[in-house]
Amino acid sequence: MESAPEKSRRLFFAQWPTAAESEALACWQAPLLQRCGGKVMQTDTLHCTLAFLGEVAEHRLEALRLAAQEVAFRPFGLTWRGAHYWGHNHIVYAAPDAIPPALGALVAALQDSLRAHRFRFEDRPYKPHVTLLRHASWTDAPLPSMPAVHWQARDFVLVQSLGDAHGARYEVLCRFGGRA
Ligand code: 2AM
Repeated sequence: MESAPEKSRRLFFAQWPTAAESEALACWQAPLLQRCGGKVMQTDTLHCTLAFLGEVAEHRLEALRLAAQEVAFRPFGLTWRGAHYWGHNHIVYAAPDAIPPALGALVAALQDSLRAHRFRFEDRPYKPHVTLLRHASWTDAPLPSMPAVHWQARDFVLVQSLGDAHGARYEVLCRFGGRA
């Protein structure tokens, strides 16, 4: 008899803002939508991915939690300074001027721990960003300047992506590094 295929979940680690922090960044969306068109990401879905795993088998979830618990975390600030466009995937996104050293250290430590626990993840050069519009269209011209938005990273989270025909839906499964 054939055994049932193992269930898996689409997972990633992220920096997840408070409601006030995401609302501040969502204020950028209307002027950008006017210029670039596309589809606005819902305010409560705005986030900055740290590491993208893709499909992970259910039986590996506990090991994934342990891998994240081993990562040293120090709170840090993250300032979104400008809006940009990626033509290859038609995304308008917010980005910092440079990667804050503490964010770079967190991503490197997370990647090390994921490797040590034999998890595969997307390890192309890390570019912190928050997707604001999808299916947008723009040129190489700079987008209008936006008021800087500051996030305070107090922890990081493991998120399940539950996207459906109506768009992205995310569920935060656990938090790491924050003080209780
Ligand atoms: P995006 O917003 O730039 O598309 C959930 O899909 C999150 O994981 C989003 O932040 C998304 O980034 C990111 N993501 C999706 N596929 C990815 C990939 N192959 N590599 C890195 N990040 C990815």
